[in-house]
Amino acid sequence: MKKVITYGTFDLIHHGHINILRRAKECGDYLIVGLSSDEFNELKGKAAYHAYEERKMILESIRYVDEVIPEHNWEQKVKDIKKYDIDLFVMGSDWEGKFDELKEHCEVVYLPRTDGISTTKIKMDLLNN
Ligand code: C2G
Repeated sequence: MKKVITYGTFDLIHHGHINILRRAKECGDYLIVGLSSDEFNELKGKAAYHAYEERKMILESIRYVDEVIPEHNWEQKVKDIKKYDIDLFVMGSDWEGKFDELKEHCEVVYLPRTDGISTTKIKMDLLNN
C-alpha cells in the first residue's frame, strides 16, 4: 500500500484544496493529511475561520482523505513520515523546493497550485461585496 501525506490549514475548504487532495490520493492508496492546529496557525500567521475540530471533521468527510493527524510545528514531518511509513510527501507548487530535505526519507512531489482561488481571496471577496 502506497501511503501519501500532505499538510495544511484547509480553512474554508475550496476547489483548490479538493484538487490537491484528489491528486495526492491519485498518487497512492492511502492519504494522510497533517492538519495545522489552531496554535500552529498562529505561528504561521494564519487565523483560520474554522477551529481545528471543525476543519478536521470537514476533511474527514472528503472521499480522498483516509486519515487526519494534527500538525503542531514545522519540524514533525520526518517523525510523521517514519511513524506512518509514508512513501510520498505532496504539497502544492507554492511550496516548491521548501521541503526537499524530506527526499532523504520519502519521495517529494509538488503539484501545480489551482489558480484563482485561496481562502484569503474568499475572505477579501466577501468583504468587498
Ligand atoms: N493549494 C492549492 N491551490 C490553491 C490553494 C491551496 O493547491 N488555490 C494547496 C496548497 O499548496 C497546500 C494545500 O492546498 O498544499 C493546503 O493549503 P493551505 O491550507 O493554505 O496550507 P498552507 O498554509 O500552505 O500550510 O507544513 C505545511 C503547511 O502546513 C502548509
